[in-house]
Amino acid sequence: MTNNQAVLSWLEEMKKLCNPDNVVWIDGSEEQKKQLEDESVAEGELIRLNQEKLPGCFLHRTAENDVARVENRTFICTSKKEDAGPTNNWEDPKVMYAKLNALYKDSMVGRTMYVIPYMMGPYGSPFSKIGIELTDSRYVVLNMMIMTRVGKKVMEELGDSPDFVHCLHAKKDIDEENRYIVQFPEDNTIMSVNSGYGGNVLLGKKCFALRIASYMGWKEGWMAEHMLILGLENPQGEVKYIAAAFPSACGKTNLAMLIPPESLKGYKVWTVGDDIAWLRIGPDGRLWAINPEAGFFGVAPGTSSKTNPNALKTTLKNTIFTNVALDTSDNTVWWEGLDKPTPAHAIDWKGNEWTPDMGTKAAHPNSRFTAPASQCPCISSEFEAAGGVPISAIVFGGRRAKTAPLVYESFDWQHGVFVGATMASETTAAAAGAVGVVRRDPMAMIPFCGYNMANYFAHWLEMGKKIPNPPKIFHVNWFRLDDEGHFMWPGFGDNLRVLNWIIDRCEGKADAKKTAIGYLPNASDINVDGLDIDKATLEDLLSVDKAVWKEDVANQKEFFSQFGDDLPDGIKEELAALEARLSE
Ligand code: TSX
Ligand code: MN
Repeated sequence: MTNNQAVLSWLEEMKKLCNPDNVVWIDGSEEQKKQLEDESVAEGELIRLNQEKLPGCFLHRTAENDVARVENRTFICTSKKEDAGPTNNWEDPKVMYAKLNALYKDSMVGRTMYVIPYMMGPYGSPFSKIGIELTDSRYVVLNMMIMTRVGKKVMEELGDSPDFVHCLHAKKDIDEENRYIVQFPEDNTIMSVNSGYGGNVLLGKKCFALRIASYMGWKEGWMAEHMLILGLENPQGEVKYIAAAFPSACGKTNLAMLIPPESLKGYKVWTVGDDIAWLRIGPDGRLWAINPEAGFFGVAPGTSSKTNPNALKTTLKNTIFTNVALDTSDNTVWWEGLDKPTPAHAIDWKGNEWTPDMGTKAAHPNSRFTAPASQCPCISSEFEAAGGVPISAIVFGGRRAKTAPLVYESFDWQHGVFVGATMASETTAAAAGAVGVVRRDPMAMIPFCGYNMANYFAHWLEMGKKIPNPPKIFHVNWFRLDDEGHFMWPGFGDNLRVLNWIIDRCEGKADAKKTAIGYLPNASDINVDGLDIDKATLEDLLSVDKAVWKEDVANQKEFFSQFGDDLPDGIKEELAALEARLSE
C-alpha cells in the first residue's frame, strides 16, 4: 500500500520482533471490514446481534481481568524523569524498551499482524495527525475503523513523510502482571501489551490523542484536552461553541448530546465531540477546536432514553458493544439503567447465565458502545470542518456535594487556569473506595497528561498570553446536594439554562455578582421558565460557603505541594489571592 521507507523499515523491524504468520494492511474498505467481522464471529471474538433490530452490530466480551484502563501499569518514558512529573509512572526508555521487547518477542507466532494506518482529525485539516497501529486483534481493527479514519486515504495523506505515531499492540496472554501501556513521547511511540480492553488498545484515543498529543501541543504551541465540544444554537439560529472538561462519571457524553427542555423551544445542541479536543489559535486570534475522533466509545450503563436518547439512537446500527449483557429473548443487548424491561433471562458480561434475582450486574459497570459519530442525530454540521469550530467558552466541572456552586466564571484567563487546575470530584458509591473522598483531577487530565503537569499548567498560562481573543473560562457543578443528600439541580436537559448564562456572559448580555471565587449569576440571571425549582433552592445553588472553601484551599495546597518548585508562579499567585479573598 505504500513506498514510505520510514513506515516500511519500522514494519520490518516489528515483524522481526513479533514474528507473525501473516501481515494484513487495513485499507478501510467495506469488503475487508465484512471479512474481518465474519472471521471474528467464526473465531468467537464477536457475537452477531439481531440484524433486524441492530443491523451491523456485534457484542464482544473481554477477559474478566481486563475490563478497564490500568493507570498503575501506564508509563510515560522520557529520557529525564522530571519530564514525566510526579503524577505519571516513569521508567528509563532504554530499560522499558528492553523489558517490552522481551514481551513482544515472537508474540504473534501463529497469528496475523494487522497494519492500521489511521488519522486523528478530519482529512485535509492542519490539526490532523497520523498514526499507524500494528495489532494482532481483529477487535482492535474493527474498533479503530469506527473511532478513527482508517485506510488507503491516510497513507496517501502521509505520502513519504516519517511523521507518524508508531503504535504496537499485542494481546499476548492478557496477563495483568505483564500488562504495559507505554508512551514514549520523545520517539512518537506507543506500546501496549497483555490487554484487549478499549482504552488500553485503541491506541489512537487516550494514548495518542491525549498523552502523546498533549506533549506535541506543549512543544508546538497547541493543546490536546480531555474535553467535549458542543455547539449551542439559539432561537435566532446563531451557534456558539463550548469545550468542557469533566472527571469521569459526570456525564460528559450526556452533556455533549443534550436535548433542551420543552420550555426552551428554539434552542438546539449540536455535538462536535464527547471526549477529546485539539485546540489551536486561529487566524482570527480566537481558539479553534476539532474532535480528533470519528466515533464514541461511551459507557453503556446509565445510558437510556431519559439520560441520553441521542446516544441510544447512535448505537442502533454499526456498533460494537463490549461487556454488556446479551438479551437471549431476541439477541439484543441490555445494561443496568437501560429503560427497556429487565430481561427475565440473559447472558451476563462474563458469558454466564443471568437472571434478575441473582443480585449481580448483568453488564459490567464499565461496559461500552463503540459507535460512529456520523450516526448521532445531533452531530454538528462542523464535525468534519478542517479548521474546527471557534470556542467561546471553556467549562470545567466536577462532582462536588457542597463546595462548588452550580456555575461561576473566572476573573480572567490566569484565574481560569487555576480553576481548571483545582478541579476535583467526590467519589460516589459507584466507584471503588470510600464515598465522599475528594479526588483532584486538574483539567480531567491526571491520567492523560503525557508530561509533567507542572509544565502543563505553565503551558496553559502561556497559551493565555498568546491567544489574542481567548475564550472565557467557567466552572459548573451539576451535583450539589442539600442537607438531606438530594440533588438540588435537575441536571440533564436543564443544564442548558446554565450553558445559556455562560454564552450570554461571553456576549456581555448577562449580569453577575462578584464573589471570593469568581463571578456568579444572581438567581434572577438564570432562566427558570417552566422549571419547578424554588427561589431558596436556586439561591442555595448559587451560594459560596467560605468555611467550606477554606477547607478546600487546604486540600488544594496539599495537592500542589507534590510539584515542588516546578509549580508555576501564576498558580501560586491565584492560590494566595483566593485565600486572601476568602478571609476578607
Ligand atoms: O449526565 C448527567 N448529567 C449531565 C447531563 C447533561 N448525570 C448522570 C450522572 C453521570 C453519569 C447527572 N446526574 C446529572 C447531569 O446533569 N445530574 C445528575 C444528578 C441527578 C440525578 C437524578 C435527578 C436529578 C439530578 N432527578 C431524577 O432522577 C428525577
Ligand atoms: Mn474520557
